[in-house]
Amino acid sequence: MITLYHHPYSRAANVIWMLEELGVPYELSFVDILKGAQKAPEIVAQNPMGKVPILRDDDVVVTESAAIALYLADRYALGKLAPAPDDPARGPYLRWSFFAPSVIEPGMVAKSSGAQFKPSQVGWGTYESMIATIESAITGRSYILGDRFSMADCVFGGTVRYMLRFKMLDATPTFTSYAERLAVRPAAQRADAKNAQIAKEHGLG
Ligand SMILES: N[C@@H](CCC(=O)N[C@@H](CS)C(=O)NCC(=O)O)C(=O)O
Repeated sequence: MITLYHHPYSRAANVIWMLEELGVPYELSFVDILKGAQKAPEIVAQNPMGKVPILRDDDVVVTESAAIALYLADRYALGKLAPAPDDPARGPYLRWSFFAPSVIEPGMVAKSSGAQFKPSQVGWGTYESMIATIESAITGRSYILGDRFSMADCVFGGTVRYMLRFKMLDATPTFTSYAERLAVRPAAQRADAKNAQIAKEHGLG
């Protein structure tokens, strides 16, 4: 059985979308990160970072949203939502799945914190080159791999959706049309509804 340690106001919200795309059964374990429950011993035992999401698949524990995405797609949708290792699409699939947490996320934090750094010494380079790269990755494509939706869209596209929602990205036609294509997917809508329902049940926002 798959268990997702979850809070609707966390990256775990996006993992629900991944699970809905797969259509596998799963259960949710609510971790009240607003009250510090992510630092409880049973959570820290699984993720010493004391953070969610954490995914348990029987005895397998996976943390890090992008790793969870790649694990789930390889395990439950190889050749469908994850290109097989000998598929030429596998390279771009991994490239853009890693780009989100290793380039976009730290780059956005660096930008908003006003930190000083040498672009040649940080993985995200300059903010401008990062934004131009995100845009070039989706320009002229329906999804990050072209016409074919993949789990990389949950990672990369999930980050784009988040950034647009919190106005961290200019709402250009390229970004908004990509985010809208993702948002209308039935799995994304089920996930959004589930996250909203859980937030309501816990008296959040
Ligand atoms: N790199 C991790 C980041 C996980 C993370 O930062 N989780 C946040 C919520 S989105 C959290 O648990 N924050 C509570 C805390 O750090 O105490 C991932 O991609 O999953």
